[in-house]
Amino acid sequence: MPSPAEQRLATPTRSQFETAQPEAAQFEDASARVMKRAVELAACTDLEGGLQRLFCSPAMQETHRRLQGWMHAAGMATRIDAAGNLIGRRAAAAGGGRSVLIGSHLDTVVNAGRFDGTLGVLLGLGLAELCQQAGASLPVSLDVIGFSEEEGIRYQSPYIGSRALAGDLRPGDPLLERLDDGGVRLADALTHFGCDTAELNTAAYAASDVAAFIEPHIEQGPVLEEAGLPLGVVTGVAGQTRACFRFTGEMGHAGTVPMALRKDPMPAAARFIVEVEQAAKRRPGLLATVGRLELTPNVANVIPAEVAVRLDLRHIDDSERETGFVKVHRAAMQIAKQAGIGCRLEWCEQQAATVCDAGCQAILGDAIAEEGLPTHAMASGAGHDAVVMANRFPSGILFLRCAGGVSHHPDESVSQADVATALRVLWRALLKIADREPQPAGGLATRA
Ligand code: HGY
Ligand code: MN
Ligand code: MN
Repeated sequence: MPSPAEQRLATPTRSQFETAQPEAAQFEDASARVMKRAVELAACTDLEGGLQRLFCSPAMQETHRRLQGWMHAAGMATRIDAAGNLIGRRAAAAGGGRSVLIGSHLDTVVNAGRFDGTLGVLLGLGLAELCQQAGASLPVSLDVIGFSEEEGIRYQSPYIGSRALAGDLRPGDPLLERLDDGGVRLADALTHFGCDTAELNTAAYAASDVAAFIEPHIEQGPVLEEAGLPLGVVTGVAGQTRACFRFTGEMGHAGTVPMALRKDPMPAAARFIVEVEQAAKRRPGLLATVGRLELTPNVANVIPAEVAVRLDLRHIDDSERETGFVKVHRAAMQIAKQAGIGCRLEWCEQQAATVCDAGCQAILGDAIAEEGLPTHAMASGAGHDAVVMANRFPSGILFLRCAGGVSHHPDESVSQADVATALRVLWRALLKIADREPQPAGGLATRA
């Protein structure tokens, strides 16, 4: 069996086998189902009046229930793996065969839009239903994946589900000990969700079992809309550094401690946050965000004992991002020293910039071209599960235009027409990937 490196999808050859094709109307119907289900799944939320679906939450349980119902109706077998990922499988015609994985994440940010992540799972499901309707006979299995945690909201750590599928989350991993805001261990959240963390090894796909991973996802930016294009092919994903700086001082009464005697961590944290913004503005391509502060005790008339600053740093060039982090890390320590307070870097998670598999890019590009559309290659500033999956499997990302580039917001939206186009492109891409597979003994109907 070829090594993972040799498995990289070469530029695809012509199709080797005939298979029934869905009717044009079936793609339209499938796109209507995607839009309707996106509305339905947006009702699976942990948040009154908005969409928030966290790792291993009741809303995630309800989302799994509904998706499994649709998957079973499409003739798919389903399972929840030890990391809380939902997997629906349409088996290869002749059994065995490698798998084509298509999907994205089912968790969301707080007060989220209904398409970030979820759309990729619904497109994979739509493709499986089109296969069923057409009676397609493929030499590959189609595995539709709903990852359990990509955003990293509940445990401040992204890509938990995809790390398990890629074999990077094993029993005993220190991450399993991390606590959420309610003091619940990550391992206990999985256990309560019905998962057995001792089985995490079984969540991993072997590289030799996967032909490719394709992640359909909204662009979350304005480029495709400004170009007047429905779809784009992602060339690479910016690297990310996520870190937590804890500034510590002396708690005190807001009304009695003279200013000159204070050891208040808040002004220091504020100077650090301004410095983070300035450092990013000085370094082209560096994006720096402080989106979360945690104050102890977080009471208006008490000088804080501690201010935790959570930093998100990104750049398409890893050395630029790492240099930027070294500078802001140094600045944090200097600012704290000048203020006479403490500061420690509590933790830092790095995700290198990722180049999408050339073969997957070519297959998606050719599929778009066969739809009579220009092929637009573009980088992604947003992170995706594909960055983790690419460590082990040939991985590609298909971007869909989203209105105004709005995302991580209730106004996030896509058009049904673009969804239908994406389904047609994904169908073509699936056949192209299947074409690359050795035909099963006895073979399938082949082209003349
Ligand atoms: O943060 C991101 O880039 C993605 O939305 N998880
Ligand atoms: Mn997101
Ligand atoms: Mn996403």
